[in-house]
Formats: sequence, structure tokens, C-alpha cells
Amino acid sequence: MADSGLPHRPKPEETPEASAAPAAEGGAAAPSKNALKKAAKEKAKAEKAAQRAAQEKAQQQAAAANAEDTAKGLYGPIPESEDLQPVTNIQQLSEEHYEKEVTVIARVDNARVQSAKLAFLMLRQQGVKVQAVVAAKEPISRQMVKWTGGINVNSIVQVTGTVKKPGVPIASATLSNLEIHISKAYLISEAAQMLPMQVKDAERPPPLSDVVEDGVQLDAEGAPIVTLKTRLDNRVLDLQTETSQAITWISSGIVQLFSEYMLKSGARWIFTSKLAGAASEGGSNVFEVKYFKRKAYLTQSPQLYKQMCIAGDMESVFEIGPVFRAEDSNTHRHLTEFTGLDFERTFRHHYHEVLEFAEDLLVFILTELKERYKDQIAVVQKSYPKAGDFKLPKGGKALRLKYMDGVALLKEAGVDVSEQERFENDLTTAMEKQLGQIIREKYDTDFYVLDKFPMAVRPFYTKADPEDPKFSNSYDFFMRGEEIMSGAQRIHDAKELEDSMRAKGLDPNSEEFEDYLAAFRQGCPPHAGGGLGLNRILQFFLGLPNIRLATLFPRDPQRLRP
Ligand code: AMO
Repeated sequence: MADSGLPHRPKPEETPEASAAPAAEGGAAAPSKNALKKAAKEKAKAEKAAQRAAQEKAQQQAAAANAEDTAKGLYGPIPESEDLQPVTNIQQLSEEHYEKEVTVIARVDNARVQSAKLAFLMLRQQGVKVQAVVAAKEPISRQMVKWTGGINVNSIVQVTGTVKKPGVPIASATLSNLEIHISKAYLISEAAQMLPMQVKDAERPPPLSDVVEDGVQLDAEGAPIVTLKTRLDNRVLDLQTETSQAITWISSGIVQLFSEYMLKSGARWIFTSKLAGAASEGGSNVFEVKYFKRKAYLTQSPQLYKQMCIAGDMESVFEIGPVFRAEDSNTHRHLTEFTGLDFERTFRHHYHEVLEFAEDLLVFILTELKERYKDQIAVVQKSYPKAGDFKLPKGGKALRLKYMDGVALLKEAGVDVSEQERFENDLTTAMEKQLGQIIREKYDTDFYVLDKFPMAVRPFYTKADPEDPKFSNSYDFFMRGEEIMSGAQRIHDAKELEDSMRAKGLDPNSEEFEDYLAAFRQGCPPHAGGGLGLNRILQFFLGLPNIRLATLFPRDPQRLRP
């Protein structure tokens, strides 16, 4: 074809209709173009009519099915007009509820369709599990059974039903002696079908060794092992486990007991700033932040402020707040941010007045924890049984030894403590742990106090022992052989404080200490105090292998999320 520059227009014999049309039989003439068009139109019309009929039939069938669904309104997305029925906490369900109707709001721990007529839900609320069963028996329909058994795991549902005694105790439920026979089931919030981690897998303790890297590994029973990293990456799901629920309750309990004791003693709850113009305790382990056109620092403890409050005539103060440490320590007990429980009090004659107060405070917290959180402790022990029960000192009084007595106990056990005897170094973590063992065997307690640390290993604000200035009026508290508190009598005389700063290589005339030193130049009563790490108390009370398990959203040199 000559290139006319125009689009190619097909010749009549090239058109699809023409080429597709079968040759008329017996050589009869081919149907006309009009007849072909008419036939095509009629075919399309017939197709449309068939489609419409099919649609109508489907609608009729659906309507019929709906009309037949005797459970209509008893299941599905929660209706907006749903009566606000009183809701029972799963934890409170007991045999007293047999044959009574209850409504619960819970997560679906597991959903299973047994048959067209029977499905099971394991419901979980704050880690406590109860089984619910839905059986097709009017008005409960097969549709309702199918829908209920197909709810995505971890969705939140509202279920109403009668509490009954199961035929056999349900071993996989926390409440094994009861079962809810569902009469209504509504979906409140649907969970995604695919979760990054199954809560039931996270119920199993993480492998103790860090050798197991991320990814699916199976334990001896063929269940996936969830590593600590996977748990922490998916912390919201991990927090839903029975164990995490118990741990976080006990954490809440420690803070409650600490504040209860402090307030009862007449102490004032203070809230000091966490942004400061200078590193509070000196040293390099401080986080620097941009503060408009200047630099600021995140406080490494409320140390200087709690003392300034004492100088501000507050007499007895305490604080619960974040503490920041820019330490590149990747250990089982170090965080870069932890919750500090700090206190500071004046005394009249001797710093032991404050030391005794602090010992009684800890004995109170630990004793009450054992009493008030028995159930939660038992839950944690199922996953972390190794450490065993925490042993309290006998007679309600803390065991107090001198630091050098501790060193002597280690020496007796064959440990090389020459550096400690020369005051060159504090006890190492390994030594602390070993001393913890020795003391447990000898005194049958997991909580004890070391008093009179060498001045060389304590910070500048620590008061030296007037009788032997090589030592200091300072103390550490230990649980299962690991430090949970540091404290001391503080220097309250401005001149003595300046000398102590110089002795530690700090410049008392530098701007960063101006406000702190001014507090003592203006007069300040004798005082002592201490700082406790909440996460460590929780970790060692429960014998958890890692502090991250005792921290909601841990921060360490590697982790800044979630
Ligand atoms: P210290 O530095 O010993 O003392 O801290 C007090 C307590 O805080 C906890 N702790 C930590 N917890 C988790 N991760 C860390 N990196 C970490 N560092 C410390 C420990 C420790 O016993 N100003 C003084 C206290 C005082 O004298 O009042 C201080 O901060 O449980």
C-alpha cells in the first residue's frame, strides 16, 4: 500500500465480522450486514437479562438466608445501639458465676471451628485466659458459629454468655474450671490476619543464650522460640503475654510501695528538671542535646537537685523519674535510660539514721511485694524459675556489712581482691555476684547492704568517714548479688565540698557548679540519701536474666525503638 500518510482504513473483506462469518451452506448468500448487527444486539440483550436474573436470584437467596439466620443481631460488628451491659473482668470470674450470664471484653487468644455446629474461642484479658464455646442451637445459627470461629486471633471482642462448668478442666485456660457458653459475640476491633509474632509463642521464655539469632528456631517441642530481640521489636504484642502482664503489675507495685512509704514518712514528692546546662554528676556519660543556640544535657540523676531541695528547707524529699546515662554498656543490667527512685533526708546525729530508714524502706517494699503480688510472682516463676524465691532477711531487718568485710569474705573464698584492698577499684560485677552467693549461703538472704566504701571509688559529694578518711559514709544495697542502690551522707559544708571537688579533679570555680555550691554557701543541714534503679529492683526481685524484660520500652546503645 502506498504510504498516503493517512491511517489504514480496512477493506470490507478485512472486517472481523466478514472474515469470521461462516460461508453459507449450499452456496446460499451470506447474511446481510444488518442481520448480523441485529443478532449481535440480541445476544448482548440476552446476556444482560441473564445477568440481571442471576443478580436478583442471589439477592433473593441472601435475603432468604438472612431471614433464616436465627442469630441475626446476635453477632457481627458491635452494633452502635448495643445496650451498655455491665462488663465482668475475666480475672473476677469464679465458680460463683456458674449458670449466670456475663459479658466480657477480651482479646481472642485463639479461635477454632470444630464443626459446622461448634466453635471455640480462647479469650484473654490482661493475660488471664478463659474458654468460650459457641454451639448452633436456636437461636444460635451455623452462620454465627462459622463467623465466631473465624475471628482473627488477637481481635478484641465483646462476648455475652452463660458461665458453665466444663466437662473436663480446660488445661490451656487460666480459669480451667469454667467456660462461657456464648449467646452474643461482637467484634470491637479486628486484628490483622498476619501478626509479626504470636502472643502464645512469646508466652515461652526467650532462650537464655544470645547465640540464638533472630528468625524462627524451634524448641524441643517444635514450637517457635521467640528471641529477646523479636519480643522487644514487637513489644506491644509481647506486653500482652501473661508474663509481661505480671511483670508490669509488679513494677507498678514497686513504685506504689516506694511512694507509699515515703509519703507516710512525711517526705515530699518532688519533680526536678531533666534538662540541665551542665552535666549533673560530671563525667563523660552524659547525653548532650541541642537547646536553641546552646547545648543542654540530660540529667544523669536528680542528685544535685534533691540536695538543693534540702538546702531549700524541704527536709525530706523523693522523686521518681527518668535517669539518662550515655554509657556504651551492653550488659544484662545496663540501660541508657532507666527509672530512678531517689530520696534525700536530713538527719540529726549520724547518717545511719538515714541508712536505717532506707533499709527499712527496702524491707517494706520487698515484703509487701511478696504479699500483695503473690499471684503475679507465681506467673513469672513459670517462665523464669531458675532464680527461685527471693529470700528476705530474717526478723524484718536488713543485713548490713562493712565493704571491707565483704572484701574479706571474697578473699576467704579464694578471690583475688588485691585491687580492692588497695582501694584502686570497686567490686567488679563478677565479685558482687559471688559475694551475693556467699552471703546467701552464710546469712540466708538475697538482700543486704554494704556500708563504708573507700572514698576513692565514690563521687565528689560523698562525705568522708571522719574516723578514717580513706573510707566514706556511703553505702550500696544489693539484691541477689547485684547493686540496686547507691547512697551516702553528702558533704554539706561548702568549703569541704570545694576541697573534695578539687581532690576529684573538678573545678569548684567553674560555672557549671555555681548554683550547686551556692546552695551550701547559703547554709544547708546535714543530709544523706540514695538512688535506686526501678528496673534493677524488678529484675533482681524476680530473677529475670535481662533488665530489658523489666523495662517497658528499653533504651540501650543499640535500641531506640519502639
Ligand atoms: P548510681 O549511679 O549508682 O548512683 O545509680 C543509682 C542506681 O541506679 C541504677 N542504675 C542503673 N540502672 C540501669 N542502667 C544503668 N545504666 C544504671 N546505672 C545505675 C542502679 C544504681 O544502684 N546519685 C547517685 C545516687 C545517690 O547517691 O543518691 C547515683 O546516681 O540501681
